[in-house]
Amino acid sequence: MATETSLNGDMPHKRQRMEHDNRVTVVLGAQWGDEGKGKMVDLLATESDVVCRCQGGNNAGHTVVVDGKMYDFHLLPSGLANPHCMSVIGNGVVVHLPQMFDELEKNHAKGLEWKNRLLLSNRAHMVFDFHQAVDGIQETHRGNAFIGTTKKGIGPTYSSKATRNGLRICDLMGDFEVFAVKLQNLACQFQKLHPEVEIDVQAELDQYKEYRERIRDIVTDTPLYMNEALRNGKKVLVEGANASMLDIDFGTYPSVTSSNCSIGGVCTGLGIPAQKIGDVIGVVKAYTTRVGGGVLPTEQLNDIGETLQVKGHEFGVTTGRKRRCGWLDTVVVNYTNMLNGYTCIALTKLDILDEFEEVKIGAQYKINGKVTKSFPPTLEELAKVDVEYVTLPGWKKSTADCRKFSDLPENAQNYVKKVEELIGVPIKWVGVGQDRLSLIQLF
Ligand code: 2SA
Ligand code: GDP
Ligand code: MG
Repeated sequence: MATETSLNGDMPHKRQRMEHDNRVTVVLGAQWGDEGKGKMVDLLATESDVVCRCQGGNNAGHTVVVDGKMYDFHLLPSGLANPHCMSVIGNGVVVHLPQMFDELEKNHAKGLEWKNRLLLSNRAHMVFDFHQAVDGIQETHRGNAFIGTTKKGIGPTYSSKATRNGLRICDLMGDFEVFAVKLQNLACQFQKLHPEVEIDVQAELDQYKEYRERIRDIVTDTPLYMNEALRNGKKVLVEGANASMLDIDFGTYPSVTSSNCSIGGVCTGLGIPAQKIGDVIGVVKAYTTRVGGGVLPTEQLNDIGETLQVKGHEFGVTTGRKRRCGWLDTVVVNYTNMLNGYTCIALTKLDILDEFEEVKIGAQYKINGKVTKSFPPTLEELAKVDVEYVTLPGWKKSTADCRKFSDLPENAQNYVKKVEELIGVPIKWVGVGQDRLSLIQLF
């Protein structure tokens, strides 16, 4: 009897475990963005069947360099650079259809074939021109407290979603008359709040009637697609956009974007259960950058910051803005690791530190002489922290051609080891250049 019970109990359990064995790999930015996620996604996409975006919109800017050709992706998953992958724009993403087609066409002109390789969630919310116009107006009204948004309409569109006035792709694909009324209502509300915005609803409707036909073949029930793909053993890769310190809940609010850029956004933005998440790769730049406003504790407003900015070509991929630069801050990385649970780290752009006499790593924060365990929740508190640094000797040698850990100069090895020690997560890759191949894999 005992054997029978245990056998009966065992079978479904085993079956369930087998189903869960195929898990998604997630790539997340561990700082304020532009860590080099695009390059990592491109590399991992070579072993993936499906690459997905789960949050954000075309505010993201992911650069991928393959065979000397540079692609920049904004809304589209970077996996599109890999001809064997399906790309999915999940329900958590906000989509400006005209700009999505511009991006597709721009990449197509570079030789990228996307037909039959892109899916768009029927539940994704749409960004309209007036969302983008209002994004700009809101920034002007913020005065000195500006966020420095990309003006892609991200905040206003997620606001429409949260106030439940938003329009989704499924609305566009349904009865067009119903869609027209909904768009008219939404436009009316925006017009009342922002009389200075010009909205030509009829022109929008004419345009969207065409877009509805253009997207017909790519619109799908993405949660269903994702879960079937996983059940069928497909290898799924999720490309985080923006980064954890820009997360609306956990980032440096209000200098954040309007979506969950940390691990939670993967489940809500794709409709996959939490237990389907496997490896979580934290992408960490060997120094820190951010674009837009907000406190940056390790920022170097001096020659060091200037060298990092110039040598690292730190310009926004979407807006061309100069990125602010400073030393690596492991308090930030430890905080985002606590939230995301990285299973390994990709440490990028080590080569940009090649010429420094000495390199510093932010190791802890003190407020009024006391070490802070809790990451400061307000910009005001964050502005008060004193960063304690670990200083290491530089290596003053190019790392660009290193392909094995042992190829790195000893001081560069020591730097990587110190970072690993401070973060407490194994470093699996070290980036030493823009190209897909400019990478050292440690295990
Ligand atoms: P938004 O437009 O509402 O999401 O802006 C809110 C804040 O989020 C920041 N943000 C970014 N930070 C880094 N990189 C981003 N993508 C582009 C890139 C940025 C660019 O890859 O370079 O080209 O300037 C990105 N997107 C949003 C933004 O600076 C605000 O602080
Ligand atoms: P993402 O938003 O995280 O995808 O990063 P971006 O593409 O906005 O910015 C990262 C920049 O650094 C891009 O221009 C990449 O091509 C480049 N990059 C990525 N990894 C490395 C690296 O290891 N070394 C160097 N020199 N550049 C890198
Ligand atoms: Mg970027």
